[in-house]
Amino acid sequence: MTEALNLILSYRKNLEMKLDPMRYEHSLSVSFTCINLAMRYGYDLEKAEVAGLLHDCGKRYSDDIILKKCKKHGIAVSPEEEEAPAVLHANYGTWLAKHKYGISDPEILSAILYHTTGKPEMSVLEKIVYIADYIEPRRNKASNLPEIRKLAFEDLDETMYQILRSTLMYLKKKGGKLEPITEKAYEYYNQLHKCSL
Ligand code: DGI
Ligand code: FE
Ligand code: FE
Repeated sequence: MTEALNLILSYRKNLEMKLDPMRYEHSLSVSFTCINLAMRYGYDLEKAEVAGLLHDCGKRYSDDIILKKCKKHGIAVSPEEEEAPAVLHANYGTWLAKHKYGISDPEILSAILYHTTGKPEMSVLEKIVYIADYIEPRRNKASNLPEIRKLAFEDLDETMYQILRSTLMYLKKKGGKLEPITEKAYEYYNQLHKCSL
């Protein structure tokens, strides 16, 4: 067995112990979806697999405990993030990936960090993980998923725009507080969308 596969199997074993069964299943599903997108866009398959697998490794506790863990480990939490704790598992997960899973690749760490909010000018791997998180086969929340799934294999930036638009509408309806970076991400991909019309 190759060293890379050994590592992946050890990450899976760990995640299976730490995450609830549905979250583990989602992590596997995101990981495989990342591989598919990496094949389509010519990105490193192994890095995509690892980033997808670990993207929610921070989601092992409730939001208030994750906030406490962030403070304990000196992980930066902005006042906005404190008010929107659903996004904090990304910060905590990045810390875990680095310190507990031994990930040092900055592209993988950054893909985990921005997988919930997105950001302007995302790298290919950041977009792959963000999109895979939304379209993976076990997800069935959004009504426009069949179209988004098809689009994901055609145009990453337009897919980012469509997902960010849906997320913003969902959060506005729910009354959730928007992270400034989520808003900036939307503005950026909206601009690209308009230019492509
Ligand atoms: O961890 P997952 O459930 O797989 O998915 P995720 O990491 O994308 O987190 C999903 C939640 O995060 C979803 O309910 C939308 C929410 N979210 C994304 N951007 C923001 C946000 N929530 C708030 N309050 N503010 C944001 O800017
Ligand atoms: Fe997440
Ligand atoms: Fe996820």
